[in-house]
Amino acid sequence: MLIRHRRSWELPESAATEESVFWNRRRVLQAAGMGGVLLAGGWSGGALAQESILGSGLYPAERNPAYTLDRPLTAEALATTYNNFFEFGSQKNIHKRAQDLVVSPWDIQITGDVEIPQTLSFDDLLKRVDLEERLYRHRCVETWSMAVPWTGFPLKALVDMAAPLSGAKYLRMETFHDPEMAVGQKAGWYPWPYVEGLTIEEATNEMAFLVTGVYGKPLPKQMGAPLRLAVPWKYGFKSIKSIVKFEFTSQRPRSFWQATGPREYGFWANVNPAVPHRRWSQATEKLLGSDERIPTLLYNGYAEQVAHLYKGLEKEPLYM
Ligand SMILES: Nc1nc2c(c(=O)[nH]1)N[C@H]1C(S)=C(S)[C@@H](COP(=O)(O)O)O[C@H]1N2
Ligand SMILES: [Mo]
Repeated sequence: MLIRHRRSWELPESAATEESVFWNRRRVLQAAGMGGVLLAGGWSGGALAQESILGSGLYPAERNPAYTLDRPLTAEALATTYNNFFEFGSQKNIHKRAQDLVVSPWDIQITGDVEIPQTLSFDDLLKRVDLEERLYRHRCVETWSMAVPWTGFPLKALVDMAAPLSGAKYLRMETFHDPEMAVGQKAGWYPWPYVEGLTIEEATNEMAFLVTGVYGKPLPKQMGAPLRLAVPWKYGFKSIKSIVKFEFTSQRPRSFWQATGPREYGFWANVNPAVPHRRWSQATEKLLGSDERIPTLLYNGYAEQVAHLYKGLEKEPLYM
């Protein structure tokens, strides 16, 4: 148990969302329908085309009280300016450059070993799911960490929409690939596009969350708009940003970081303080905005929800 005084950079959990102001979902859908009419009448272009009209009315979403934290939320100003998004460069301060990301229109392809292959727009996807807010820890393999209020929906809802066939053992996810838009993708030594993968059991676990917003607002571009993953029991690189493709497959996907550094990064990448990275210890972490290091937790504190997924797999490199 961690007992300490609140610092100026820390927010109380209650600051994340004013629960009283979230919209009635039916009213939002009505408003979205009107938005469509306005667009058809020639109101496209400019700021409207960049903003998802449907998305704008959905935040903040109601918080799911099942997901609580043992630490303060990271200040929004920090979480939105200290980012890993190699498509826009390998430094942490890519938030301005990431504004080049064009998020509308945004098509999402669901393909592979499924009964219902489909391509749908991000707005259409939003109409088919119920958004909720969850407070999650996030632990980067580089040993910094944060705690943020994500808005999104369980990845399982998307898996159910696809109806995978029995041969589908894995879900492979892919980020956009457009070096003209994302300057980092001009760095030819990386295996673009960014790819990540989960087993179907992991993808349908309750913790696996598809994120469309954070801090009670639509997701900012630098955090992976319009759609990114949050799998908080794994190192942060598994939480792929700006997803354009979900492919169900019998083959274990080879991820971006596995392809980049196979000696250091594997498929599972579950957080474990007892298993060091090849170049540094994973025993402790630095909360964004704080100077002190705190102990890292097995499965980042989510063992109760996910440890059963790895029974019988002890011989696999589960923690890299
Ligand atoms: N497409 C893509 N997804 C990505 C990354 C990336 O570089 N490109 N970085 C990963 C890493 S290492 C981390 S720690 C998180 C960072 O998310 P944040 O910037 O929202 O904190 O995104 C992950 N998802
Ligand atoms: Mo990371």
